[in-house]
Amino acid sequence: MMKIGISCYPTVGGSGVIATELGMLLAEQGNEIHFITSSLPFRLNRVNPLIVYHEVDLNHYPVFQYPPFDLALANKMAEVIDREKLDILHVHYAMPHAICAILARDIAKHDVKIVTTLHGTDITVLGVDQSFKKMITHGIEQSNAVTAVSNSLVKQTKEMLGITKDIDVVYNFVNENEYKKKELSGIKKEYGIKENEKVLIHISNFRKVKRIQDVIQTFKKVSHYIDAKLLLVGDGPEYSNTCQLVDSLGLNDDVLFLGKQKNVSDLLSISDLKLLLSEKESFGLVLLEAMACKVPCIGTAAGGIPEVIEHNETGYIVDVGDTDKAAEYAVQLLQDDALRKQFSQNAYNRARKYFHSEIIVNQYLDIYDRVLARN
Ligand code: GMT
Repeated sequence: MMKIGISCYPTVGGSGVIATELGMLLAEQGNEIHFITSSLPFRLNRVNPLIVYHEVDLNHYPVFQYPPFDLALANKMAEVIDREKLDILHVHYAMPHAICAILARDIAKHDVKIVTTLHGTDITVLGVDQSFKKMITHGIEQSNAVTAVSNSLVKQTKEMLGITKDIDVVYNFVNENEYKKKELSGIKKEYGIKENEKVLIHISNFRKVKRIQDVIQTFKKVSHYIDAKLLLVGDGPEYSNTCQLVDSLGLNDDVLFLGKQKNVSDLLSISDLKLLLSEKESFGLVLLEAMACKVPCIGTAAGGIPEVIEHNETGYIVDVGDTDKAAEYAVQLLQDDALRKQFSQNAYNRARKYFHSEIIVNQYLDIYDRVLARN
């Protein structure tokens, strides 16, 4: 049994999902889990006496021009390390969480080991603001172990920061009890989708990097040949631009904006194909969620996506921006029932073989054991 603290961004997003699901699975195995976050992690939906949530509270003193959230987090981490005698503090993102953890380790009296998981956002920050380079490098170098969610992210991190420290690749996983194909044909009808119509789906936080305009353009081309609907799940900065594009292409009747949704596996269960055409993506957790629900995927040759989709087996990989090719593959798959059935089974098999939660949780446990043995 270990005592593990976990810090992540608790709001919607793949890193928060992974951190929370990991904590819940570790607790099911008898480990004591302490979430230290700014609000209740949105995926924390199971009661377990071994899970405790510590909220980081921040007083707004007038002397501070900017409320020092990161310091408040480090302070809370140090308190929890000492009070609960944590063995491991597992933080998601080098910046700010690893930096806060390092400060907390310095402040705390009890010895704790820091494990940092990189999800790609540190690299995105660096791409925009090189002045954070020293800070992110420090977070990585001073962690007792560092993991990244794809080989591509390890390579990119090492290239951009010039670090030589070992980074373990630990892929993402899904909760298989939730992400499975369900027989829910009734939902199609509820959304006004005809039985013969194919369903394409895109799920994201509508950030620019997701290139939703390419999803729409691909769908437009597909809809010349196939009766289909496109489900857009999520919300974010590109929402209005996406609405405008859909409108200008005359696709209002065929593109359904569903906003943020909780039961994504239900929507995946009625989907025939998933599109993720991002220009940056360290893993693409939504792809794995789709694969677990037997949905083949078309993704771009960006970041870790080609490590998740096996081209020509579980879906297709296209160059970023190549909507002609994406549409060609989509039409090929949607017109051929036997091929789609094969791809959907392959996708499911691949999700279980390489990304099963049991495999991934054991990899994290091995890393915890390794850093604790270095005492
Ligand atoms: O994609 C986002 O904008 C959210 C971000 C996050 O912090 O959750 O996602 C990152 O981490 C996920 C979990 O490891 C990965 O599946 C996403 O690919 C990664 N996003 C990017 O690299 C853009």
